[in-house]
Amino acid sequence: MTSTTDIIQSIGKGSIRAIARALSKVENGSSDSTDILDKLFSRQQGFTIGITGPPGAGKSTLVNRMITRYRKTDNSVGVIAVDPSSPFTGGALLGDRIRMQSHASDPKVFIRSMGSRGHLGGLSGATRDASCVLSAAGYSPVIIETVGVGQAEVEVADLADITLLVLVPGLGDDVQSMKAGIMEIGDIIVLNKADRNGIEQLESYVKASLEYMPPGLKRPDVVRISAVNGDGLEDLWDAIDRLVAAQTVESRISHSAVTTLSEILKENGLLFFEKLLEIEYNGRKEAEELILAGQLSPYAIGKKLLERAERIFEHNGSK
Ligand SMILES: Nc1nc2c(ncn2[C@@H]2O[C@H](COP(=O)(O)OP(=O)(O)OP(=O)(O)O)[C@@H](O)[C@H]2O)c(=O)[nH]1
Ligand SMILES: [Mg+2]
Repeated sequence: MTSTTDIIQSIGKGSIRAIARALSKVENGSSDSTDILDKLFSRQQGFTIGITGPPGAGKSTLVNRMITRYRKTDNSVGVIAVDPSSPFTGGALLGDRIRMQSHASDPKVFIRSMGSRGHLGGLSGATRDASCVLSAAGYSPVIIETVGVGQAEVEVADLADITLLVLVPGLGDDVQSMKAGIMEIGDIIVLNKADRNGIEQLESYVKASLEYMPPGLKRPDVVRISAVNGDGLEDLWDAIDRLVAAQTVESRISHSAVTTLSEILKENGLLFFEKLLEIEYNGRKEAEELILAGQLSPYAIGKKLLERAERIFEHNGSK
C-alpha cells in the first residue's frame, strides 16, 4: 500500500491500517499528505467535539463515557488526544491513559495521540488534518481532547463543531486568572467532579462570569456532571444533541472550508516566503544574523521579499 489512490481506496473500505498510515502522513506533513486530504475533505460526514480544560479536570474520563454513549448507537468513534506541551513525544502519555481504559480492543474506536511534528500548521494544523481523515473514514463523532486553557485551546474550539470546556472545583486561582475570553470558547461549560466540595461556588462563579460576556455572543450551556459516577451525563448528552441537531453536514463542511482555507493560506504563505528568504538571504538563519548585527531590520527584509514576489508575478504575467 503505497500510492495515494491505494490509501484512499483502503480508507473507503474501512482499513484501520490505511487510516493509521494516512494519519502518520498528515501528522508529519509528508509530501503526499495534501493529495490525501484533497480526496478526503468532501467525504467528511460526521461531527467533531472538542474537549478542553485544565490538567486533571477529568477530560479523558469524560471522553471514555462519551465513547460508551456513542457506541450504544453503533457510531464509530475517533479520539485525538492533543498535548500541546510535548510537540515531539506527541502526547503519548495522554493517549496511553485513555487507551488503558475499556475501549482499547473495540475495532470501532480509533484513538490517536497527536504531536505537531513536521506539520507546517503546528499542532492545530496537524489536529485539523487528522480530524479530516477520521471524519472522512466514517468516525462520528471525532472527539478532540486538548489539555490547558490558552491559545492552543482556542484553536481547537475553532476547529471542532462543538466545544466543551471542562472545569472543576478547587481550581481557585486558575479559574480566577483565566482570561475573561476563555469562557467564550465553550459551547457547553461542563462543571465536572460535582461529587466534590466546591461545586456550588464554581457554578456561581462561572455563571457570574458569563454575565460579562459581550452582547451578541451566544451564552454557553452550563452542565454539572460527575464523570466518575455518571451523574448529570444525560443532561450533557441532551445539550450536545441540541447543538448537533442545529447543524447540518453542509453547515459543518462550510465552516470547515472557511477555517481550513484561511489556515492553508497562512501555511502556504510561510512556505513561499521561506523559499524567497532562501533565495535572497540564504535562509532564515542568515537573515536573523543580519538583523542581530544591526545591518537590516525585519521590516526591510519583509519589504524586500514582497518586492521579490511582485517581480516574480510580473515576470509570469499576473492576472
Ligand atoms: N471525584 C471525581 N474525580 C474525577 C471525576 N472525573 C475524573 N476524576 C478523576 O480525576 C483524575 C483525572 O482524570 P482524567 O480523566 O485523567 O483527567 P484529564 O483532564 O484527562 O487529565 P489530563 O489529560 O492529564 O489533563 C482521575 O483520577 C479521575 O478518576 C469526577 O467526576 N469526580
Ligand atoms: Mg486526559
